[in-house]
Amino acid sequence: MRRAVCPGSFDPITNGHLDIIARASKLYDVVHVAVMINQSKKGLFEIDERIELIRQVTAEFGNVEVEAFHGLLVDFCKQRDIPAIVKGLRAVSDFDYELQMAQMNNGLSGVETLFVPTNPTYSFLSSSLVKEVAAWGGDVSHLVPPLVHTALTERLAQDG
Ligand code: COD
Repeated sequence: MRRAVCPGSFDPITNGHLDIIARASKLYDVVHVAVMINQSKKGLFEIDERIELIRQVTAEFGNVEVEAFHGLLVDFCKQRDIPAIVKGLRAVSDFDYELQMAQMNNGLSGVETLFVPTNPTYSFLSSSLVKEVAAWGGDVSHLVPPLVHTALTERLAQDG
């Protein structure tokens, strides 16, 4: 069974994330989406909410498993016998840090990182920008799945 992991914060999942997960799901038998628990940074969505949104929007792929993790990504991989991390690369600005992480993770445990070039439609897209634009009333409906757009609109209305 060929396994890979797509890690991230996913606060919330965007069409950029979804594109990378969809492409990984064609290359591997099972794709684990690992949602990082960051105790020092409160997100807009709780971890369980992020997981539920990801589960629903990836259900159609049929081979995606979603769970939370904290600690080192290489430990998540070791515990599940996952040899590969799949990451999207948006721009040169992503590359330096992604390369450092890939080399560190490989040095720690031998896990490989595979970079998938972002779909040009989403090359500027991040969860932070989506939240900022939506908070100021901008239209982000083309940047996130419809289910996520509804959840985002409701959450921002609640938070005032
Ligand atoms: N197009 C393509 N890919 C995209 C896009 C887009 N528009 N947006 C995001 N992505 C991909 C990228 O591969 C990105 O890395 C990933 O989705 C996740 O993005 P975010 O913003 O949700 O998540 P980050 O950047 O906050 O996640 C960072 C990690 C959780 C991957 C990282 O911090 C980590 O591995 N932490 C675990 C602790 C650890 O092991 N530390 C040591 C590292 S060497």
